Amino acid sequence: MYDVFSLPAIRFPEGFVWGSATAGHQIEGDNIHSQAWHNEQQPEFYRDDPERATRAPSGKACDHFRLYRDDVELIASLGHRAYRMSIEWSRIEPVEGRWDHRALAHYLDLLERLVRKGIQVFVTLHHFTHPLWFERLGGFGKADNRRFFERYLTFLLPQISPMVSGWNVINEFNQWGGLTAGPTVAPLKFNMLRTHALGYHLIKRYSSAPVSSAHAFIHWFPRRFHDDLDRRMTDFADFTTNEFFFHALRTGELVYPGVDAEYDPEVKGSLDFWSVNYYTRHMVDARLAGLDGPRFAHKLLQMIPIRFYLEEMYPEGLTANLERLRDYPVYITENGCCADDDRFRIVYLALHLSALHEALERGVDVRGYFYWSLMDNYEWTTFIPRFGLVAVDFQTFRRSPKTSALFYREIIRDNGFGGETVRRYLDALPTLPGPVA
Ligand code: IFM
Repeated sequence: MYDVFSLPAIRFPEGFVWGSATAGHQIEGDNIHSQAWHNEQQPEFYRDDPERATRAPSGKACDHFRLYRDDVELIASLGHRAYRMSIEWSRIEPVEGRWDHRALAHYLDLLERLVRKGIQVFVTLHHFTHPLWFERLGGFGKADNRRFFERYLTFLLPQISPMVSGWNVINEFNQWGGLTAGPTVAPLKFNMLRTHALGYHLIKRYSSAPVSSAHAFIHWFPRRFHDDLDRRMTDFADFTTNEFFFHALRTGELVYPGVDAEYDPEVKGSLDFWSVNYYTRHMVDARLAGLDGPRFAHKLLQMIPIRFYLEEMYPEGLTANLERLRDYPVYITENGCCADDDRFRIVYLALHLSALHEALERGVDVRGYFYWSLMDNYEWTTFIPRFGLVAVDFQTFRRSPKTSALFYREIIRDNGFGGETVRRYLDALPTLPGPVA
């Protein structure tokens, strides 16, 4: 077990940006014009869970769309200096080509309130959800559909830009199409990169704030460390989900297995910072069709009682991977854990911030950190995983900051922490339960 009480005291650089992150569909509620909302109403949504024991529609989520004024106060009271949020395209353009000015006014008010509190706002323009009409036209699967996103951004950007301190065009754009190779996946991957580049250049017309797209940075690891095939396929997985994107953004070369490479000057250099979402490491098993193998059983922490969220905490992966991103500043735009027992979150935070600090010491220009998530929220198919610094009662929508929120507030105030801080917030170490049967 990690001895978190003996962590050396660390300080972050002056001006380090401390904040938390959320996404519209996961907290707002009633996002009825989105493709996600539509999917949640279909019987197939419950295919793997006919009893509806874990799966649920987003419904009112955290009712943030109504309670946003209080949530701004909450963010400020927790000492956060920055906040990453997303704007729902499907609210602003619920019907193709028709703008909802009330929805726009809502977001402008939210942004203004945050800025008035001195909170730097990082805006994500596409966080997994988009209008149902766009999905029905083929979504990002069709390259030509980029024009709809362009039209939307051309409407939105001039209005919100003065309030934005940092941009993500797309959240986790490297996840689309998964790990696999070949001509069916490559066009989607290319299109996500080109959509990102389109957003990058459009934003530059209206804003001097830095722009990127968030990268889900998975640390791939061979399931059997000495197995040559597992090691080779680990490199392959890393290439298709990580290096392909880094190389393309650096050079404009879109080099993907199974298709001829393309060169796109619009993609080259279309970033001002690396935007890293880091959670855990994943095992690569060359003998499985999907490559995604089981994790080390002895390292699984049963944080919540459903299997798919068994997490393997691997903070050293953060240090190791950030070393690959030395050519631009880095912001950690998401990092966090889902845990019912808040003491796990304190341990997780302490170790990941220590790993981040180590990357700084190794010369990586890390400028900020956004904890995922500000509050417990809708985790795409379920309300069970609790990622929040703040607990939400999903009946009354009452917010209650957890001990980890107070721990994080002290870290922000002091711009650092040490083992002694952890000891004060973690009165007793949790007992680690065994793996799920
Ligand atoms: O909740 C998600 C978020 O929408 C994207 N990154 C990972 C988070 C936790 O699974």
